[in-house]
Amino acid sequence: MIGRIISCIGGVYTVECDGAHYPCVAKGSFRHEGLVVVAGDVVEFQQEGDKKGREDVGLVTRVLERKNVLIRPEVANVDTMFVVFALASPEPNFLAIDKLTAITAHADINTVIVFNKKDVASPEVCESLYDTYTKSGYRVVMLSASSQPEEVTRELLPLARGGVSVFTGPSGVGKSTIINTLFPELCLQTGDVSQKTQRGKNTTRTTTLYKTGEDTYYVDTPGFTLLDFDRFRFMKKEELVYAFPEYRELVGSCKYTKCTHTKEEGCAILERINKGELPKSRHESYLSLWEILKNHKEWEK
Ligand SMILES: Nc1nc2c(ncn2[C@@H]2O[C@H](COP(=O)(O)OP(=O)(O)OP(=O)(O)O)[C@@H](O)[C@H]2O)c(=O)[nH]1
Ligand SMILES: [Mg+2]
Ligand SMILES: [Zn+2]
Repeated sequence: MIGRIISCIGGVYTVECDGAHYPCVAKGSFRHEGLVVVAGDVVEFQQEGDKKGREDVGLVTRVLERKNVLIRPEVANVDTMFVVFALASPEPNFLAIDKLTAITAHADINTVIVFNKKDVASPEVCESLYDTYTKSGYRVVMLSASSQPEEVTRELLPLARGGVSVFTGPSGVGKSTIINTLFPELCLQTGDVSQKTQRGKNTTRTTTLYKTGEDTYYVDTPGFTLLDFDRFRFMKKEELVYAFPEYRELVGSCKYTKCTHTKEEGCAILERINKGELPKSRHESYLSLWEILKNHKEWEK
């Protein structure tokens, strides 16, 4: 049988096939091959379990070719990634936004940046973020999921129709609230933001795909912390410039063919930034990520 992994808890995968759910374990040999089955994977499975294993669980025997796969959040075959940040409570973090969007751009995943909690943000913050990310070539949506649900539906439903739509972002920004608004039948649990730390409390614990129509899934993921991204080295440093969509077309126009776009004279990217045509904060993130990737020669080998 062929189905899709919709969640994984403690090594037991739930496989969805024709609307029914089958608990399964992964074939033992996957571990030797270094193959990790993740939510979103389309798999071949059999209902009878491994002879050695429990009898009431099935067995995943093969993972079909993936369109893409991400490590954070751990999910495969993503069609649209909604990168969700709050405009306030918790405050948005530019580097975190730029890391996450670099990862999705590198994986060539259609990405929408969602800024939520418009109701508690200042108009200046809204305007500056909108400006920064539209100038960078992203589709940006500003919402207030709790106070203007009809806007969520109007803006996001057309973008999330068909395929696998993943909502990712820090804890407490409103990912589950947004999914509940799009599909109220799900009744996902949502949580408060701590008064003390101004952070969410990791209400969503596991990545789960929810089927909301024929071949349409909404994926709720646990919020990450900045620490999760500390060991960011998902690409080679030479690839970083292509993970910033607004830099791609400028790469060939720099004076030096080996331009690193960090400080060279005649760098086409730096020129556009100095003229105020491209956002400075994005380049600050580029520099931070460059520093991290530069020090990972071992990984590149
Ligand atoms: N003021 C305001 N609060 C919101 C808005 N959207 C969601 N919230 C609140 O923010 C809190 C966190 O929302 P969740 O949907 O649980 O956040 P999450 O991103 O799923 O968090 P994790 O599951 O921990 O990753 C809840 O108390 C929501 O009611 C909004 O637009 N404005
Ligand atoms: Mg949640
Ligand atoms: Zn350059």
